[in-house]
Amino acid sequence: MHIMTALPLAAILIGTFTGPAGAHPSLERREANVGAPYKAVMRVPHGCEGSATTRVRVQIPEGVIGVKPQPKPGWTIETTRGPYAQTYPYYHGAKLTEGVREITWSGRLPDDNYDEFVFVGFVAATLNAGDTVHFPTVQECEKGRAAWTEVAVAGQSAHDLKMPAPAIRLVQAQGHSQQVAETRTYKAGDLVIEAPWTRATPGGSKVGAGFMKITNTGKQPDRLVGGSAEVAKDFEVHEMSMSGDVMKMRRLAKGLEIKPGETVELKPSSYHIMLMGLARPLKVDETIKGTLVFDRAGTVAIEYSVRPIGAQPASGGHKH
Ligand SMILES: [Cu+2]
Repeated sequence: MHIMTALPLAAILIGTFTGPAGAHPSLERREANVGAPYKAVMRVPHGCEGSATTRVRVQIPEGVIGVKPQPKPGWTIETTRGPYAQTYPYYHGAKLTEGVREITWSGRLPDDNYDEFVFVGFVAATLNAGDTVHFPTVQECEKGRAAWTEVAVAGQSAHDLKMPAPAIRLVQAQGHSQQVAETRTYKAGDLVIEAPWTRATPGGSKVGAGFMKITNTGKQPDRLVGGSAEVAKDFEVHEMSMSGDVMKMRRLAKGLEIKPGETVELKPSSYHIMLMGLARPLKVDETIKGTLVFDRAGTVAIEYSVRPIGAQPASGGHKH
């Protein structure tokens, strides 16, 4: 027993958690919400076979955006930036096309010490809950290096790997992904288009409806005259109005005018876009690409977020 107490504290702790052979760099929080911020704490429990760590390099997976390392006394931090594979919606309608892809910390961590390397990022709303994303990590030491870059293939678990890449599992956020989707904003000429959304459709239904806010910040009137959506054969601009006691829907043959300085909200029981000839049902939480065509502003590419059947406009949503 006295041999045990003579061991360095770090070694005892590691042994308690995972057994000496299994101790490897890992992320403190193993789950992250989709469409929400994530604070990553990379734990480095030991060096390379007894040799002190002098550098820790972490690769940022696709879809983890807006990454920033936390300054770390005694360590120099370098980041490598690069383009993302796609454009991601971010806070307040911003779009990110590039960002930090790799972080390198340089310093010295003796083998018998433990340390943590912290960065923050945002899990893009376009990633899928249930997926696992990996942060391949390379430890460079005074002698040798250790590349924690293995990724489990189908039928394997991370426990089958000798040098597993630190990973997190994505889970559905409670309301967060909705918030980001709702703040998608598009600008075209004098027009600002906010938060396009549509509703999930029951199986068999061939018709969907599109909603959004359109503001004309210019001095000339404009007109929504057409558009498209990736799953719909036809696109029409409609109005719902009361005719006696009956709610009636009609097509606006000349489109929908947006007067200078005015905001027009397309919403249930009012103006809306009719998506007809749907190739398949629309599913909650997916994103539908489309275009809007305006007389003056021209063609604008947008994305609809799909909300549940019967959803109503977000109340108390994003206000300026
Ligand atoms: Cu309609």
